[in-house]
Amino acid sequence: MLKVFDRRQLLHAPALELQNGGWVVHAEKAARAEMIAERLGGLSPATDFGRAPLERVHTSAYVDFLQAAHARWLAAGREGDAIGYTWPVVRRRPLDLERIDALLGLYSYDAGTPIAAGTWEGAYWGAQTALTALQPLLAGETRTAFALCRPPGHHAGPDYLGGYCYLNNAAIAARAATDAGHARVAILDVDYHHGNGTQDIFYDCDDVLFASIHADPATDYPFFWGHADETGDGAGAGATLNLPLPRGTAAGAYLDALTRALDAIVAFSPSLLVVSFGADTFEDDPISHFQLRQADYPRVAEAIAALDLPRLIVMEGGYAVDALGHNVAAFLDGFGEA
Ligand code: Q9C
Ligand code: ZN
Repeated sequence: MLKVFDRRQLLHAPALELQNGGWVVHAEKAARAEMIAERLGGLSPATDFGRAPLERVHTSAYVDFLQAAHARWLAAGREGDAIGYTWPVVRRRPLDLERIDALLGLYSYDAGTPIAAGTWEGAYWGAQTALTALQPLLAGETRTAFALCRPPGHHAGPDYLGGYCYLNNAAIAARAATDAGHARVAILDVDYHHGNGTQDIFYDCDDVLFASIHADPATDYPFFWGHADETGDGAGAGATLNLPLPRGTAAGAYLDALTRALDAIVAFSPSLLVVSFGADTFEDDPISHFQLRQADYPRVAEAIAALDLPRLIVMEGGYAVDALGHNVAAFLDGFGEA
């Protein structure tokens, strides 16, 4: 199994996030990736595929913004991490605004996702990590590849950041796979949170299926996406499947939902699977409320592996830092490859 990790991702290090009315130490710490890397070993660095594959899922205006945002923040006389305070919501239209605070509002949807000095470089190499891990699957050289991406990606949409995510690593890889000739690609999202960015990117597409198992957005972030009645639009009607589950869900009900998601993937008959893997479904995760145990992760992986598709595993969330490396290793072990 090729495992890709690029240390330039660690340059992204936001200090604080706004949560439940106060500033707290940011949960998406660089140490997360270091703990996984240390536990796994044998990792390869990323190759640079440039900006073009990023712009197949994100608008070039958004990518330009992300690349320049922190420098613009400093140029405005600010210090520390850039974060917005005004969001346009119902009047999100192409005004030609220059002020950094306006742009931060335009291109983001929450206050948990600051742009720090190293954010562009970290996020850029996160996307390249996913693209690098995809290559041996495209070449038919392996069945399983792991992209140790950080920051995560599944909350980042066509032209917005949020949920600790800036570039949608899994979506970038899925689109690169269809561009390379895969007629249909499925994305299975098993992070605790709904992958709203991935859903938005492919909502009207018929060549990428998005299936997600996540905490019910009636009670959990991101609230405004991930409800069961969101099923796709236009050509993509029926190519989005949301399986929200209540807080407290443990392995039994989780694996039942996984069976439903896998049945939908089989019916779609893709030639490649991208798994957005979050270990924040773990019982001791500090910001999440499912009850999966470490021993459940190989069972989830075995069910996915039984589809017998080439699969790219892309790292998303998981915030129980001390257990994270072990949970990821347990998941990867379930694919039965060295
Ligand atoms: N009080 C990922 O797992 N904040 N993002 C939740 C809870 C946002 C998580 C606040 C969580 C985003 C990739
Ligand atoms: Zn998550």
